[in-house]
Amino acid sequence: MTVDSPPATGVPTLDDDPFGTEVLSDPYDFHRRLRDAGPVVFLARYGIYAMGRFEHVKAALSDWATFVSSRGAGISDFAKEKPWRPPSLLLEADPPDHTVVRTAMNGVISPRSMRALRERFAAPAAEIADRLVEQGTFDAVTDLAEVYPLRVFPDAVGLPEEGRENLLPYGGLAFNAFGPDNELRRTALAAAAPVQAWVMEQCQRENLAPGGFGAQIWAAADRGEISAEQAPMLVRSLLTAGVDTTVYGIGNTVYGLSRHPEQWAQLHASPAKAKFAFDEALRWESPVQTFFRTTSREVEVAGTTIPEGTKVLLFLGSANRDPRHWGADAEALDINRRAAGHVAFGMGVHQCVGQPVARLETELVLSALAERARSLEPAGEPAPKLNNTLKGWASVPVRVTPA
Ligand code: HEM
Ligand code: OVM
Repeated sequence: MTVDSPPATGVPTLDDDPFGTEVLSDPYDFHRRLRDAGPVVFLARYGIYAMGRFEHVKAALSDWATFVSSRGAGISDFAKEKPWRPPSLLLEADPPDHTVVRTAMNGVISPRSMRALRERFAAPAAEIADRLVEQGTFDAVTDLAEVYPLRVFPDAVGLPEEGRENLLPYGGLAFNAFGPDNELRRTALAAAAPVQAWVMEQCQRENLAPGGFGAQIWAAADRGEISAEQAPMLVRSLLTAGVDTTVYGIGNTVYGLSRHPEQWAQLHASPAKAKFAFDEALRWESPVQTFFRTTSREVEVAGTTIPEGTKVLLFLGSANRDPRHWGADAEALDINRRAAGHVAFGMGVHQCVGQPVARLETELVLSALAERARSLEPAGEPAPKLNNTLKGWASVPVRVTPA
């Protein structure tokens, strides 16, 4: 990362480090100042532009031709710096290249494959919820959010048992790598080699069990929808984006509900509200806080001119709490709110392809817990987990009472 953009004249400027410990562990005060500073803000420390209001974040995400992904979804500009790994064919590509692989991936994570997974995902959710409610006190992250996705997702992809402990570190690494060259990124990259080697090995056809998402990606290659060189890269996308995201998503959801016991009571009365609770929790504390784009041309946004070739940091987590869009109570968690329309899964051509998987996992495990637990409350101080892109918790002690 180099700070080579000229100081932007007439553009509101902030000196904060959005990748510093303070903002990463509690970003909401910074978000407020970012949104209030203006629709487009210059972050002097990194020489980049940023958007934190819902309207402009959503518009930028929807305009893939102006705000491109092929120069990287992190702070590093692939036109100037070598990426830490070969770019993702999905996340770090633009149409028309993106369209081809995205269409193939849409066929893999399809309504049909999701229907087939529901039963296999339901039994472990019930089993884990049974055990935790019997236990009474547990850690919503280490005993639940990290346990359930790892119980069901690797099997859904078709991975072997051995080496699964690499999955969380690999995701953590990839999401830290979107950030600047700070301690988090350097520490993650220093330990990357063996984890990366394991991940790439699992992307080969012979290591993927029949019927899983991995084998379905290879089947798409056999049908000529994608090439045999593209197939392992798409498996890599699932292994990169498919685990930590749901761990943070489930952890943040249980965290939020544990701080709002009256809403847990509603969920207990109607476990079918789990899907609404998940959307609202994603809005309220978005697991993926930020993504970058790069301008492909000079562009004017709300009266501010952004030069060509500029990195623009889009604050999904801030857009999701913007009172200009959500109203004066934007910062309150309310499972009865119409939260659909949030940008926690992105928007436009890159909108999360794994959404049905994340939703199935969370709805099953949350409704299983809500059926069995009459109350959910904090049982100790939560500990934040710092990552350059992800917002969530290392530990969330909670107590439940059986129904
Ligand atoms: C894309 C968030 C779960 C795979 C995205 C994007 C966001 C996101 C914000 C858009 C990126 C952009 O616009 O640049 C989340 C959250 C999740 C989640 C919050 C859980 C709560 C998953 C899962 C998978 C997955 C479970 C895999 C099964 C992907 C892939 C992309 C993506 C491959 C790139 C899509 C493309 O560029 O066309 N996700 N995700 N995600 N997600 Fe997710
Ligand atoms: C990818 C990917 C997609 C979404 C998020 C992400 C690490 C990676 O295709 O590799 O974050």
